[in-house]
Amino acid sequence: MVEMKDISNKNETSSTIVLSVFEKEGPVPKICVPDYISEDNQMIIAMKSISLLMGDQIYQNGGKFFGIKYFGILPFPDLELTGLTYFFLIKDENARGNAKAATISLLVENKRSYFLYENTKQLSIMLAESANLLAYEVVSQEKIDEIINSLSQKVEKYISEVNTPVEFTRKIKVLFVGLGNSGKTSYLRAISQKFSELTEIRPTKGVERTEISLLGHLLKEWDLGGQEKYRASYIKNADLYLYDTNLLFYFIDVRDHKSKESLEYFGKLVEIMRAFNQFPPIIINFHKMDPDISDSPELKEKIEKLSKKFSELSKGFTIYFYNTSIFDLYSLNKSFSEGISSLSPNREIFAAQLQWFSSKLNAQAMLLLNENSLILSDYATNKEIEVVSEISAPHFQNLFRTFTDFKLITKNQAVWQMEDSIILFNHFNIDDNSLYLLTLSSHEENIVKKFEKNFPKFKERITPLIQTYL
Ligand SMILES: Nc1nc2c(ncn2[C@@H]2O[C@H](COP(=O)(O)OP(=O)(O)OP(=O)(O)O)[C@@H](O)[C@H]2O)c(=O)[nH]1
Ligand SMILES: [Mg+2]
Repeated sequence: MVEMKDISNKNETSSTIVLSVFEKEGPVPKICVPDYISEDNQMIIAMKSISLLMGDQIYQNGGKFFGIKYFGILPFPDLELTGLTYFFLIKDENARGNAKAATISLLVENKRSYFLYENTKQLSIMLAESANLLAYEVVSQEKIDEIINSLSQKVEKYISEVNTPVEFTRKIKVLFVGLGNSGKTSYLRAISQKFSELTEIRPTKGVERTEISLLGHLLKEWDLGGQEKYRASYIKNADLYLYDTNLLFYFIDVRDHKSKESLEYFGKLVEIMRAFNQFPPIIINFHKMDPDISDSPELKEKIEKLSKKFSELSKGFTIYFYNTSIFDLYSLNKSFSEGISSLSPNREIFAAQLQWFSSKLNAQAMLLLNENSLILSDYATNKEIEVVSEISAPHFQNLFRTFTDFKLITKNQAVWQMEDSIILFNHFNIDDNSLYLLTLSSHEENIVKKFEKNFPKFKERITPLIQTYL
């Protein structure tokens, strides 16, 4: 693996740190290190980063003090900067809600934003450590300067140690792996709704690469044909096939008898990733769990045992399990959505925005979908409601589209009333992205009015989050 270290573009100001605090007069930048950003621009950073957190309910509930910690990657297009921002609260008896909202933003030039995505975890830890020094009491400006300066040094040191190439767009590499015949190619065809191709699938010869565009980002999908003759070469030439993987989907056919072989293959893959010191999120699909057999006690038991083994093998990785079948589109969608959203640095802050909007409407659940029914973010008051809304959302989306196509819906909104439940369905655009928002509520008379009232603010808040979703 030869990585080009970018020396030409390196200058002394590779990153800037801004601490902002919500004071009585509003958001105020407290310090900027190094001090190269104009005061006006510092103010823009303070306003924009804090405004995301300033949703009354989101934090003005004293009891939730310790729960308020979010990370997000935010664009500042006018400044040509992108920031990794940590949102937290500073304890202050004299402030409303006994706390002041605050953010620490680590800013880099737009063309270096790739660096933030690739190192989110490590950088977040540094930001959180500094925030912790500020969070429990009001500290003097002198102390603040010291903390932020030392953070800036730490970050600069880190930047000089890792070689992250300068890239204009983040390349996202997603692997689909598993033994031959486990259903990888079928899953991919079904996800992209190429149903007509589903019945003509042959075993994949070597690697099949496709690119899909998602919210303006390019996803590179690598379907690694799983027959034995190919597997050896992936392992042998791991730096070609497995290096720099951002997300891994692993498939196991729950109905065949090759569990042992499959676990061995999986074990080798994670071992290699570990050696690369790369820990992409892993989605395990227990595949071919077709609806007519999904209740089988034997299969359930088998899956439980397998889950344990997969977990043991993948210590240090974040791993998710799904039962999937090409005859259950919901199951495919759910596992795929989970994978994609696990890539998003804005996952938590996004859900917090849905929670805020839900609270304004007294809603029980809210779900944001893209054109392909991918769940970009969701919020629900309980698990059951979450499942109901997730399963039904693509159906409502279909109905909505069908009625729109036949011009029976002319607005960007539809309302369904079902006994005590009401579904509000909205279509809107952010930049070039077509988005759908499903809201589930128990009977609520003014829901449409409340929606209209709060929607502009919601949209304003999620716009930067969509722009930096991946
Ligand atoms: N019953 C059932 N069959 C499935 C499902 N998904 C795929 N299959 C079938 O399983 C067989 C193998 O599917 P593929 O998609 O080619 O499997 P693959 O993992 O890509 O195989 P390789 O390319 O050899 O690695 C095909 O006959 C599919 O029709 C499923 O969810 N349920
Ligand atoms: Mg295949």
